[in-house]
Amino acid sequence: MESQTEKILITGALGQIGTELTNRLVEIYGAENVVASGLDRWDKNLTSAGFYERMDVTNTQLVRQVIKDYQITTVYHLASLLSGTSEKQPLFAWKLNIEPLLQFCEMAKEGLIKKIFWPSSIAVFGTGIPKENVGQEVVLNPTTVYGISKMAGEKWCEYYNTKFGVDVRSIRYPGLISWKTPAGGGTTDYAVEIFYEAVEQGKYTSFISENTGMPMLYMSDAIKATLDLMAAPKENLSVHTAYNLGGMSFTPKELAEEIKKEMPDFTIDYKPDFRQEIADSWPASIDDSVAKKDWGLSYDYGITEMTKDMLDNLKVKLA
Ligand code: AKB
Repeated sequence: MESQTEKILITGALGQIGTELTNRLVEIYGAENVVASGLDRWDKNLTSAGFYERMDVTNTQLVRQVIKDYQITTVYHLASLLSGTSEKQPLFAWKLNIEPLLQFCEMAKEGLIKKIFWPSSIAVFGTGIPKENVGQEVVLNPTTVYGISKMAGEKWCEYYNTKFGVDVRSIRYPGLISWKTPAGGGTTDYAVEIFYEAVEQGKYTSFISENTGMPMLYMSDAIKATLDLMAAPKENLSVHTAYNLGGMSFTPKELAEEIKKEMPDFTIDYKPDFRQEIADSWPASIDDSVAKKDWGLSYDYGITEMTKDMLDNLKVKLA
C-alpha cells in the first residue's frame, strides 16, 4: 500500500551536505519520516534521522528493499565521489556517480518513489567556454572524470523527465563551504581546509594557486536552495538537467585577505597540485538568473559573512 506521508531517504547522509540536509529535513518532516543511509556506522552525533540504514548504494537489491520497507516517497541521492578522488578511481567514480541515479530514476518510473534530488556540479562545464558569468545553456565540455559523470547524470535526469515524467531535480553546486562536517576529495575543498588550518595553525598552504577564481556557496545557502528547488511547483521548472548556482566567487588570495581581517597574523603560501588543472577547467563565476526566475533562488551569505561565521564556529569547535 502507498504511504500518504512524505517519507524521505538520504544517501550519503554522513557526508558534507548529507549531515546538514538530513538534520534540516528532520526539523521539517520529523525524525520518524527521515531515513538516513551511508556506508559507515550510524553516528547519532551526526544525524538526527529517526532511522539509519548502513548500505552500499550500488547494491540495487538492498536499496529497493529499503525503499519498500520504509515506503519512501522522496530520495535525496547525495552519495558521490568528488572531483579529486574521481581522477584516481575513474571506473568506480562512474559506477557510483551514475548507476544508483539510474536505479532511482527507474524506481520513480515504476511509481515506487515520487521525487528525486540529485546533485550536479560546476564540473560539468569544462574548457572552451568563457570563464566568467557562465550561463545555463552553454555547451558542456567537461575534461574530468567527475565532470563527465555529472554531465551524463544531468542528461539522464532530463531523459527520464521528458520521456517518463519522472520528477528528478538537480542543482549544479559550486564549491560548498561548511564547518560541521569536513569535505573530502574535492577541488574546491581548499576553501574549507583553509579555515581549519587558520584556526589550528595560523597558516595554510593552498593546493590551488592564488589567482584562481571559483564559485563557492555557504552550506546554509546550499541547504536552503536545495529545499526551495524541491518545494517549487513542478510547472515552474524550465530546466530538467540541473540549475546553475553561482553563490559567491573568489580566489584563494581574496579568501586569505578576508581571513586576515579577522586574524591579522594568518599567512598563506601556494603549492598547486593535480587539482589545479581541474580548477583551471572550471568557471570562475556563474550566471544563476534562471534559478532566480524559476524558483526564487537567493543567498544570505557573501564572502565576509561566511568567513566570520566559519571562524566563529570553528574557534569553538576546535577549542
Ligand atoms: C569538487 O570540488 O569536486 C566539488 C564540486 C565543485 O562539485 N566541491
